[in-house]
Amino acid sequence: MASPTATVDNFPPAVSVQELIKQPFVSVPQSYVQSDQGIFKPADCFPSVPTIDLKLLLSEETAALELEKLHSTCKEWGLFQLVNHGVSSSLLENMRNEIEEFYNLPLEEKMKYKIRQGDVEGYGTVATIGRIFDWGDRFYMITNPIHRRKPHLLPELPSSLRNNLESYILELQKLSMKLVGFMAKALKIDRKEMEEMFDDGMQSVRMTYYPPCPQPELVLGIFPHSDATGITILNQINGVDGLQIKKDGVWIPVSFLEGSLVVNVGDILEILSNGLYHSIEHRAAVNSEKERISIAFFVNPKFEAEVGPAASLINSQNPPLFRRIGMEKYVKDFFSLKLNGKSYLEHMKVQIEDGN
Ligand SMILES: O=C(O)CCC(=O)C(=O)O
Repeated sequence: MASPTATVDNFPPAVSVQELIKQPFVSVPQSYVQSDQGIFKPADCFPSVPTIDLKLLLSEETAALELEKLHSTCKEWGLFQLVNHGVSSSLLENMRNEIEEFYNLPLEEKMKYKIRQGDVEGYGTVATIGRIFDWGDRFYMITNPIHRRKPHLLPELPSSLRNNLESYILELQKLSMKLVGFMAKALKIDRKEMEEMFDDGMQSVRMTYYPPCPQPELVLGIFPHSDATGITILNQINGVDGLQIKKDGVWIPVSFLEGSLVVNVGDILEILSNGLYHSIEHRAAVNSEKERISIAFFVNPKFEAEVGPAASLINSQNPPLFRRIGMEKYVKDFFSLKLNGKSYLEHMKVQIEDGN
C-alpha cells in the first residue's frame, strides 16, 4: 500500500495502477515505460473489422451466407464484432455498473482477492516481459468447472457483482457454444466432437480496469499477445476504445460498435483447425483522460480433453502442424511461460526434427 507521501516515482509497482495515479504525477515511472516506442503508432488508414450477425447465422434463409462470412473472417482476421448476440443490454449495463463499483472499492477491500504467491488468479497488476508493468489492474479467475473455482475469489465477491457475473457467465456459455458449433460447421469438423470438447470446458474471466494515463504513448494497457484459448469474447464495458490488433504486420485500432461483443480466435482454435484459422495478436492502448474497463470471457476445452489438430482435418496432404497435448498440461505450460506475442503457439508447433 502507498505511504501518504508516495509519489509516482517511489510508489511500489504491481500494487495497483489505479492507486498509483492518485499520487502527484511527474511522469510515468520507468517500470511502466515500454521500451519499444515504435509499436505504439497504429496505421493511419485501415480496413474496418468485420461484423458477424448471430441472427443471420440462426436464420434459415441467411445462415449459409453468414457462415461463409464467419469462415473467411476467422481465416483472414481471427476476430470479429458480434452483433445481435442475444445478451440483454440490461445485463451488459449491470455488468458495467458492478465492475465499476468493484474497482471503486477501497484498495483494502480489493486486496482481499489479491493474487497469492505462486498463483495466477485474483486481483492485481501482472508484470510482463523484462518486468515492465502493464497500465491496468486486473482480476482474473477460473469460473468453470465449478469445482476449480477458488473459494476466496468468485464465491466471496460482493453479492450483487457475484449474481450478475453468474448470469453473465451463463449467457456467455450459451453464446460461446453456439459460436463454437458454427465454427465446427464451417471447418467441417464433426460438430459433436467439437461440442463435447468444449461442453463444460475450462472457462475464465478477466475484468480489467485501465486508468487514464497522462502519457499514454509510453505505456500499454496490455502487452501484445494472442489468447491461448479456444475463443475469447471481449466486452468493452464502458464504451472507451483501446483494443488494437495486428493484421498483416500492422497495428489496427478496433472501434467497437455500440452494444457489440468482440470475438477472437485463440491459439487452441488455430491448433484445432490445423492453422486454417488464425489467433489474432492484440494489445490495449490507454486513454489520456478516460478510464477504460473490459471483461474478457475465455472459452476452452475441458481439462480432460486433448488439444491438437482435429482428426477429420488431417490427411497426407494436410499433415498436423501442431503437437497434441492434454488440456491440463497445456494450461500448466501456458502459465509457466510469459505472455509474449504468439510465442506459446510457436511452442506447440511440430518441429521438423519431431518427425511427425
Ligand atoms: O481490454 C482489452 O481490450 C483486451 C483484453 C485482453 O486482451 C485480455 O484480457 O487478454
